[in-house]
Amino acid sequence: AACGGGDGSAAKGGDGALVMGFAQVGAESGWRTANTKSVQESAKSAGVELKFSDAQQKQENQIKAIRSYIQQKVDVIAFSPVVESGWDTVLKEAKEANIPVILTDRAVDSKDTSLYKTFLGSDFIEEGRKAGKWLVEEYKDSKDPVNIVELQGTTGSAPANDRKAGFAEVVSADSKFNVIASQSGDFTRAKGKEVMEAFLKANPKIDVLYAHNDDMGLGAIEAIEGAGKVPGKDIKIITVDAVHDGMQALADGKINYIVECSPLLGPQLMDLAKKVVKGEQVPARVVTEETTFTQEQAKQALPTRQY
Ligand code: GZL
Repeated sequence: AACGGGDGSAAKGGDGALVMGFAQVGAESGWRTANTKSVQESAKSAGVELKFSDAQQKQENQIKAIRSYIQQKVDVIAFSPVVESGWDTVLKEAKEANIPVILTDRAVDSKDTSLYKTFLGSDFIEEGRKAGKWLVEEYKDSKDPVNIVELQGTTGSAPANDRKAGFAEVVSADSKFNVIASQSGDFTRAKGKEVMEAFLKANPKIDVLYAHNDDMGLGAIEAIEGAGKVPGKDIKIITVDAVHDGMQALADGKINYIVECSPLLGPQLMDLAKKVVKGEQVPARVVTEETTFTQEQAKQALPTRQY
C-alpha cells in the first residue's frame, strides 16, 4: 500500500482499507487471548486490513515481524513490546520507512519518543499500588509480620517491573510487610505453579501471594492445594487482570482481590491508527480505564463479563 503522506490522504490497502501490521507478544495468558480477540474483531469492524503475528513471547520474533511489515509497506505498525528494552534499532527503521508506530499494552524504554506516535495501555504502577492498598487495608488491625511471596511477570517487561514497583511503594510504608520471595512465573499458569511449589517448600510460613497476573495465580492455587493448604484462607491471594477464570476463582473464594487490567484495547487502537495515518495529532499517552474486584463484586460482575 502507498504510505499515508502528510497530504492527509489516507493510505490505501488493496480494497482501499488501511493496512495495519500487528506484532503480538504470544498467547501466554487468558489476558493475551482476550487482547488478540479485541484487536482482530475491532480491525474487522473498523474496516482495517490486519496482518497479525504471534511472537511466542520472543523479542527476536517481534522484531522480525516488524521488519516484515516494513518490507510490506503497511500503513501503520502496532505492537505490544514483550520487554521494555532493545527496540530503538527496528523502530528507527520504521521511522526511516515513514511508517508510524503505535505501542499498545506494554511500553518501551526508548529515550527517543519520536519513534512511536502514542502508547495505549494500562498504568501498571497504579495497578501495583491498588494491590498494595488492598493488603494494607486487609491487615490494618494486625501487628504481626505478614510474609508475602510474589510471582513476577515476564522478566524485563513493563508490567512486571511496574507492578512490582507500585506494590513495593505501598507495602514498604509498613515494616510488618515482608516480601520473603519474589521470582518470575513468566505470566503463565505452568510456571506460576512451578515457582509457587518452590516457594512453599522453602518457606514454612507464607501469608500472602501477590501474582502479577491471574494465570500465575491460578497455577499457584494448584500448588497451594497440592500442599494441603486452602487458597484464599491459609494464603491470601491478590492477582491482576480479572480475566474470566481469575474472576471465577475470586467468586469461589480462592482469590481474595483482583486488580483489573483491561485487554479490550482494540477499538481505541483502530481509532488512533486512522488518525495517525491521516497525519492527525493524537495524545502521546492513552491510559486504559479499569477497576478492581472483591469476591462479592466478582459474583455480581461474572454474568456480564466480555472475557
Ligand atoms: C498487561 C499484559 C500482561 C497481562 C498478562 O497489560 O501485558 O501480559 O497482565 C499478559 O496476563 O500475559
